[in-house]
Amino acid sequence: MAKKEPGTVAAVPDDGNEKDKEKVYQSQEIDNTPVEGDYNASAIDVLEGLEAVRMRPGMYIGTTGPKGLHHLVWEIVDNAVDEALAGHCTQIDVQINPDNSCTVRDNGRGIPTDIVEKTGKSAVETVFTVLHAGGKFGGGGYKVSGGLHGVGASVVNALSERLEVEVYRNGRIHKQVYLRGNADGDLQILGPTDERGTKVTFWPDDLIFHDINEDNERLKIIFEWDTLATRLREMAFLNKGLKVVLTDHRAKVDDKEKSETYHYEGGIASYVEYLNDTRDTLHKPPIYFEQRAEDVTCECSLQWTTQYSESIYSFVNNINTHDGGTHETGFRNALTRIVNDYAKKSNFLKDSDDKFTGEDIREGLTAIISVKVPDPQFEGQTKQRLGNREVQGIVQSIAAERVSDWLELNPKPAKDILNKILNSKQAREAALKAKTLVRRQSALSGGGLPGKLADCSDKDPEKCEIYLVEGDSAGGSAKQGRNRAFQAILPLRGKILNVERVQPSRIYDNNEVQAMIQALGLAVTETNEEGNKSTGLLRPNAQNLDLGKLRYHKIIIMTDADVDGSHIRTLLLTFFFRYARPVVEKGYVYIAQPPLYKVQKGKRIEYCYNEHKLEAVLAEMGEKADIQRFKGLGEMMPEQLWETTMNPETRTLKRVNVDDASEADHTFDLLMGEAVGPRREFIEQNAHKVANLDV
Ligand code: TTJ
Repeated sequence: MAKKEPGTVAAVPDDGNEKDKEKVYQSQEIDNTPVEGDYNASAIDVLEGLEAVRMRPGMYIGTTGPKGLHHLVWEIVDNAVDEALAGHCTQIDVQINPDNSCTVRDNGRGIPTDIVEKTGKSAVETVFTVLHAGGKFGGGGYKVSGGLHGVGASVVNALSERLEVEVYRNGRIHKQVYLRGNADGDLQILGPTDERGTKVTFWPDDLIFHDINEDNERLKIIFEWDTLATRLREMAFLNKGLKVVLTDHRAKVDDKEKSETYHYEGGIASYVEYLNDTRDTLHKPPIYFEQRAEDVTCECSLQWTTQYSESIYSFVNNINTHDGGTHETGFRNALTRIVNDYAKKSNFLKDSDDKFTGEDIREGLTAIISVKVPDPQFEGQTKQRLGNREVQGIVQSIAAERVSDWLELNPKPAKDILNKILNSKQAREAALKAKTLVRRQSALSGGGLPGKLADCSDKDPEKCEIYLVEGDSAGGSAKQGRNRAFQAILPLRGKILNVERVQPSRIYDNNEVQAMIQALGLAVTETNEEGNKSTGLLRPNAQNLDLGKLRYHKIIIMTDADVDGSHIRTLLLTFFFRYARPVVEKGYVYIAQPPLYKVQKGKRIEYCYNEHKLEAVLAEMGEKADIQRFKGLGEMMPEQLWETTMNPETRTLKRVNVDDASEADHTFDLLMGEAVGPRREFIEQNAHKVANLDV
């Protein structure tokens, strides 16, 4: 049986919905290299143009899977947002059409229609047919140079079977059509109009964006409402006053077109309120400020909650800087300094007291930092960290001044915040003591590994896997069935702790969590003000996890295919998402896929992983086949478990990923946190997705 590994699933609490899971799409290369002999001058010209994009789409949009498909929308929308940033556009409409095309329309000035000297074509045609031409006509000072962003409208055109652009400008409607990147006729004038703006409709090319299913059929990749809605909502938060309307013409809700409008006069303060709508806050409204210095615009909003996790998200020119950077560092430094200063000045902390650490201060904090930088430098492997040195000082001094002012002007909530911070400091100090004790004890009892871990003999984390298995009996089968060279087994008993509802220091009290922390080697490295490093406690959403101490690079959750199993999986994912986020982000967390059925006829045995496959196999084998339904992992023989679920040659694993950290953060809150109302609402809104759940 040919199987694919790894697949990916979105890191939201699992609701059993198969649609949330998607495979990893490699950047696909289409081999239509001209053979030797036809290599003439015109072929070279073509190669430097849009043909190069069609040959190596991955280089321009990353993948040809769902991510790449949606990237096309962002490329087009970015142009309209630039027009909004320049102050000429107030509304952007995005429509998904029944034929899987997408329309984006703005009410900006319209792309110029006159001839560009250098290309000899209209500006419109230049934007859509010349690679990297976007920036010259974008008009905005905030062009982005990092990652895959800003590759331009011509890339979308190259990867579309058809693209139509209409420009409403100078009282006239202009229109041009392109087929796979080539103009199909000139820019035409259709007639008069009193509107202004640009409208683009594109039909993504199936030759490029498709998937092959188990039965070797080619499937179109389609636009997903949730993906578009999340990003467009974020765009609206990040650009206050901008109205973004998303409409899905494929779906009807109560006989009406499915449509949402995102429009926030509060900008990122509304974003913070949205993220905190599931949390109890210490003050209302969120702190908000916007200030410009030396061409850099710095906009921040922050609000403390009773929560334990820290939720800070940062953006540069509307792009999520997932790995932070100078703007985030400036913000954190300012916050640590100003809160400590204020605590001292108001005699909350005495001179003899230890200061608050940054982690103490950020516990329960939700914050958005959004900067606009003219020439951003993105660094790091995934180009998601801002590198511009000058930005750190700018953000630091703006944030210090404005947060300090707020504390002075709002002494009541300031006091509540300080109490919360003091609480987190005391919990940290108590937990550190307890942990040192535990460590001493475990040093005495020999080794730092939990007793029930069946470790593997290899010690190279890159080669090693650990199965987190539900229950002792399945754990027993897994131990017998495994390849002990590189596969370790940790059986977990019963339900593990819902870490979302306990104080961080208390997670160490739970045996199963403690066992996981030790077995996996989860540790954070803290650096104090003198620059000394020490091992600290895991904190929710902390980014300072020491991946060098991680003992396995494949952490595989293996639970039964029933309601309890999916609950345990959700609890484990909650733990990883909250306390070991970098491990999830690195793609080290997987979900095992045990089969649901064994079908046998004579000597032929087939394992089926879903109902669809079962039907297909039964159709092939005919009536007399013997069907066994596995109710749990414990029912499988060790060899069966190896063959179907653990053998790297034949198994399927789904890799867990975090596409949108803030949205996942919010979803975990909803599903695992205390607030009942919003959870019910979420379940009601999403219930249709699990209607076909097989239990
Ligand atoms: C450029 O400078 C002169 C006035 O118009 C500026 C411009 O190009 N504006 C503009 C481009 N507004 N909207 C766009 C645009 C919108 C979409 C949906 C797609 C594209 C490729 C551009």
